[in-house]
Parts: sequence; structure tokens; C-alpha cells
Amino acid sequence: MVELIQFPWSPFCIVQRRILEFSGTRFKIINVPNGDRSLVWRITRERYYGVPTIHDGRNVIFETDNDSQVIAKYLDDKLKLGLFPRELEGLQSIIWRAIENEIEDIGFRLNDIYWQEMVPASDRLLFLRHKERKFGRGCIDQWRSQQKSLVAELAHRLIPYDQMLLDKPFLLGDQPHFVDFDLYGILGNFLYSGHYRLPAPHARLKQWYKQMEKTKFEKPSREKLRP
Ligand SMILES: N[C@@H](CCC(=O)N[C@@H](CS)C(=O)NCC(=O)O)C(=O)O
Repeated sequence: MVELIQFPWSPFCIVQRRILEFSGTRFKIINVPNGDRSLVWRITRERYYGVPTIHDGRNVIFETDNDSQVIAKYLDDKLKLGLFPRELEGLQSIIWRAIENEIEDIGFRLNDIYWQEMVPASDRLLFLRHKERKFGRGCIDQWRSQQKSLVAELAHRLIPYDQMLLDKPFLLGDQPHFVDFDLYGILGNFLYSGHYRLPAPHARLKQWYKQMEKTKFEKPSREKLRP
């Protein structure tokens, strides 16, 4: 069975979790503390410490760089979900880079403001140290003081995604593709604390998000007919 090694509020983990739920396959979630990646370190034979990581029988799958989508492509190939159709090659890469840079960069800061509500006490020291080593001492207080302007900037950066939904239910057509799951995960992280809502003017995006929460994979009808 596929095992997803994660922590629950991680944007990139929410992406893979939703793809697995969407697929209908049975899978197991293994939560690790943000501050203790020893399980990932061990199963990747000391090659990776990030999450998400997938353990599937003899296979251990992890990303190779910031813009790779090794895990999603592995799941797509294994479960035949059609999330990376050939005709969208290139276009999806441009969109997922924008999502994972411009949207994620604000969403995670806004969620991290409420870090004490989600990080267990036993993991708080390492969590804070990790953040402050990466973003500077007092970074979370700084994000808190910028909260209003960060929310406004996020709403602004989401405009093109709302526009993409003007005449179709998903970002690139009538069915969800990888970029839908990517944006869903990144927004799922922003919304994780429960202190935010999607910006009110983005009514289409709100509707799409509701749909993405529950959408289930349907096999193409040709395959259904096969014996
Ligand atoms: N591009 C990677 C990024 C994964 C990533 O940044 N994961 C974070 C958690 S959200 C992580 O584990 N970073 C390494 C660290 O925290 O030390 C992906 O899509 O999986």
C-alpha cells in the first residue's frame, strides 16, 4: 500500500494527499514531526529529509529539485489519473512554478502566524528554530505585523486563477489536472489554521475549491467498457 509521509499542514503534502484521495486508492498517512525527519532520512538511504515522501513497496519517491513533480507524476502513472496530459506539457510547468512560488510564499507565512495552534508542544522548539534559521530571528512576529497587507497581496495574486475559471469548472478544462491539485494544496495550507477564508471577491475560486475538496476520479468511459 502507498504510504504518504507528511505533516498535515504542509502545502506540498496536501497536494499529494488530495491526489491520493481523489484516486480512490487505499493509502496510509504517516505523520512525522516537522523537526524530526529521521524516518525519511532512513528510507531514502540518507538522500532526502523533506516531505512529502512516498513509500510504495520497494519504491521510495521524493522530489529532486524545487520545481520537480516526481511524486505527482509517479502517482499519476501508477494510478492512471490523466493529470499530466501531453497537450498540457510545458503550460502546466509554468503554472505550477507560479503557484508554488507566488502563492505558496504568502500562504505559508499567513498560516505560520498561528504555528502554536498546529505544532505539538514537543516540536515547537525545532519548528521555531527551523523558521528563524531560514527567515531570520523574529520572522513570525514580522509576518504577524504584516498580516493585513499579506492577505491583500494574496487576494491580488489569486486574480488570474479566478479568471481562469471564468468559463470552465477547473483551471485547464472540464476535469482537474495537476495544477488544480497544486493550487488546492497551497491554498489548503493557507486555510489550515481556520483563521482565514478565501477572498470574498473570488467567487469562482471559492466554488472551485469546494469542488476540489470532494472531486473523485472517474475512469474514462472507454476503459470502463474494457473487459
Ligand atoms: N518542491 C518540493 C518542496 C517540498 C518542501 O519544501 N517540503 C517542506 C515541507 S512543506 C520540507 O520538508 N522542507 C525541508 C525542510 O523542512 O527541511 C515538493 O513539491 O515536494
